[in-house]
Formats: sequence, structure tokens, C-alpha cells
Amino acid sequence: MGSEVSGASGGRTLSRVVLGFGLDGAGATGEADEVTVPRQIRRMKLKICVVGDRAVGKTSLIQRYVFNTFSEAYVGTLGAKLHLLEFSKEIAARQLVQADVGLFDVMGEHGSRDQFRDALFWGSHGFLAVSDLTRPETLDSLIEWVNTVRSVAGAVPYRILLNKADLLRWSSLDPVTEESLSKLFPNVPYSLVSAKTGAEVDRAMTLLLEEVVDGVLAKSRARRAGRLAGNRILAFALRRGPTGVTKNEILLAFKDLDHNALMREIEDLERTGLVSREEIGPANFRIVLTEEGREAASKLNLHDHVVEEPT
Ligand SMILES: Nc1nc2c(ncn2[C@@H]2O[C@H](COP(=O)(O)OP(=O)(O)O)[C@@H](O)[C@H]2O)c(=O)[nH]1
Ligand SMILES: [Mg+2]
Repeated sequence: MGSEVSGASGGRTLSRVVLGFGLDGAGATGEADEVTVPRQIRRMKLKICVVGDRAVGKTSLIQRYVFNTFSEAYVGTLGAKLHLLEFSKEIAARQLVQADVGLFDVMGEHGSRDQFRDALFWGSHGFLAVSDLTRPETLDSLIEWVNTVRSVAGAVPYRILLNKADLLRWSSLDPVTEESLSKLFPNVPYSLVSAKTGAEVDRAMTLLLEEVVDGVLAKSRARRAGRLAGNRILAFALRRGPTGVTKNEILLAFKDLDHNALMREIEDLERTGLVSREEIGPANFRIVLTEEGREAASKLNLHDHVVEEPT
């Protein structure tokens, strides 16, 4: 199946900052004192797919978003086409997220979707599910697209785009579409868009990307918290020496942490050979640092990981 890449390597740089942080702009005015310098830049790479039946307007929406153009001609997409762009979001005072976004324009055939689902959707961080407002059946079949992408990529965020809003007689949704939406996609955000006029296209994409970025940040926060918990357990066990610590003591000492996450951390410490575990009674165990664990624990900066001993 065909696959094309457009982007910096294609001669034309498709660099696009959607939510401008103002670095370039401020620099260009020469007003150095107005330049806001981010204290921290967090980079990430995101894969976003655009899915939906043939001719709903996936390619047109991407063309509108990336190049700000539109064509009436229908040229079916072969395989998948990749566009590279940039997205920035200020997440806190002087904290900037800079995402390299790979936007995948996926061919709308059900056959290729099902045959190449893993290759197409693996690693997606989010997706746009597009239907054609003038063909209600394209909204009904969207549920299959959603299920297919999520079966490969997991429960990633997505947004429904109801395209060709310019062809609607009224500016709001008809009751039938509204009912399908709430039945098939309860609580899923959606936008009425038009690739032809450009209405709402930028906003819809920005909202999805913001949700995706927030999700990625939340995941990495959880991972960091997990690592920290692992370190705290190591530090705790180091102080105990050969006596080790029991599960119940750990649970008492780390009341602020989620029980399951704590158990996962202990399992990881055991799997990586840092602690050895001995069952004591039906629902309790004791962990003792291995030599490797002692070495790892003594390298930790224990002042950063103060543990409240149970009293
Ligand atoms: N009136 C109108 N036509 C559209 C719109 N978006 C796409 N089209 C037309 O619908 C046809 C299919 O669009 P395309 O982007 O190729 O669909 P894809 O198969 O989903 O990629 C083309 O003839 C487009 O010009 C829109 O917002 N309004
Ligand atoms: Mg297409």
C-alpha cells in the first residue's frame, strides 16, 4: 500500500504553530524586553490519525488545516499520507510544550482499514473521526472506525468532526443527527466543521491536540510518581537493613500513594533484582534489599525522599 510523507523533507516546510507562544512574533518586532522566555520546554512527538468513510472530507480537512486551501475535486487517498507539523501549548507560567505532530490521512476503505489496522493506528495518541453531514450513514459507520483505532491504540482521546457544514440548511444540527451522536458517542466532543469555508477546522484540531497533550503529560506525571515511589521504598528498606520491611509497614508508611501502584512498584523492584521477597503469612510479605538494591539505594539522594516511619 502506498505511503507518502510531506513535510520539511518535501521541499516545503510545513511548520505550523497553532497556539503561538509568541517567541517568533516577539522576536520579529525587535522589542526584546517583551520576549517571554519559557523556563522549560517539554518536547513530545504525537501521532494523530484522521479516519472516516470515503469522501467525507478527511483529505480536505487536512488540506484546510495544514495549507489553508480547498479543492472541489475528489482525489481518493491511496494508503496513508503523512503530514508533519508543529503544535505548541503553554501549560503553565513559562512552561511550554512543543509537539511534533504526525498527521495521518488514512484511506477511507474498510478493507484496508481492517487489513492494515496495526500498521495504521499503532502508537496513535489521538484521532479525528470524520463524517459527512449530508450522508447520515457515515456517522453510523464511524463507530467502527472508532472501535478499530481504539482496539489498536488504546483509549486515546478523539473528536468527532461533522464535516460539510456549509451544505446544511440550518446552522445547527438536525434532531436525527443529534440523536445518533448521543446514542453512538455519548460524551464524545464533536464539532460542526467545513473544510470548504474553513469554519471551526482550526479550533477542532486545536481542542483535540490540547486534550492529547494534557493526556500525555498526565501519563508521564504518573510514571514519575511511580519512579519516586520505587525510590522511596528502596530508601525505606535500606534504613531497615537486613530486617527488611513488611508489606503492611510499606502500606502504612505510604498512605499517600495508591495501593495498586505501590504493589506494582514492589513487583518491579523484585523483577529488576533490587529486592528479594519472602512470604510471611497468607497476605503479607517482607522485602529485603539485595546487594544490587543496597547499592542503588545508597546512591539515591535520600533527603529528597523523606519517609514517615510508622509509629
Ligand atoms: N461542500 C463541501 N464539500 C466538501 C467539504 N469537504 C470536502 N468536500 C468535498 O468532498 C469530496 C471528498 O473530499 P475528500 O477530502 O477527498 O474526502 P476523503 O475521501 O475523506 O479524503 C471532495 O469533492 C471535496 O471537495 C466541505 O466541507 N464542504
Ligand atoms: Mg482522502
